[in-house]
Amino acid sequence: MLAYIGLGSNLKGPRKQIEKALRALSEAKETTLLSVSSFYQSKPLLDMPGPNYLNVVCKIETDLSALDLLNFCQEIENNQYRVREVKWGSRTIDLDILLYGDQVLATKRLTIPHPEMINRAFVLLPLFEIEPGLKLPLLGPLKGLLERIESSDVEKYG
Ligand code: A4P
Ligand code: MG
Repeated sequence: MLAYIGLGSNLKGPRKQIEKALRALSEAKETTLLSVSSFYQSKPLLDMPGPNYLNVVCKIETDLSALDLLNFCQEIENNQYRVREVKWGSRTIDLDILLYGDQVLATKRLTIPHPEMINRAFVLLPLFEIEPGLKLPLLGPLKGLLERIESSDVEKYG
């Protein structure tokens, strides 16, 4: 199955944190890392206090079910000492499953497509970089989604 994962970090060396999580994704035998976007920098959402974020989006091929992929992503987060304090607070690493094939899912633990992705330029811009022709289940062409939102405050980094 093809899946897209959004990674974000604003603590403890965000670039290194993201690279470490990508390495974990590529080293797992059930997943193959197919492509990775550039790094994008932006301020925390909702003017939350804290350092700027770096975000990337990657495309993987995986044998894991959507739920096992979530478990694996959370294992990576835990390995990088992520502490869940406040909702939307600063974090060393966050992995969100954006898309899992064409599946639409709304369970207690997992909602796909990721419900916030359509509002977030730091997700849509890197996704567009690696997959400009993408059509999302329920939501339609990525290009149309990107045209709806303000993206001037997200910039390519490095
Ligand atoms: N969950 C449901 N659907 C999914 C999915 N598709 N992928 C559940 C991953 N997880 C999913 O997530 C809470 C629960 O969501 C999980 O247990 C899982 O069962 P979390 O990461 O543990 O908790 P959270 O941090 O409180 O919420 P969340 O939703 O991950 O935070 P966000 O929405 O990702 O926001 N600003 C910038 N510029 N860049 C950022 O990357 N990130 C956040 C975090 C805030 N501000 C940001 C950024
Ligand atoms: Mg998350």
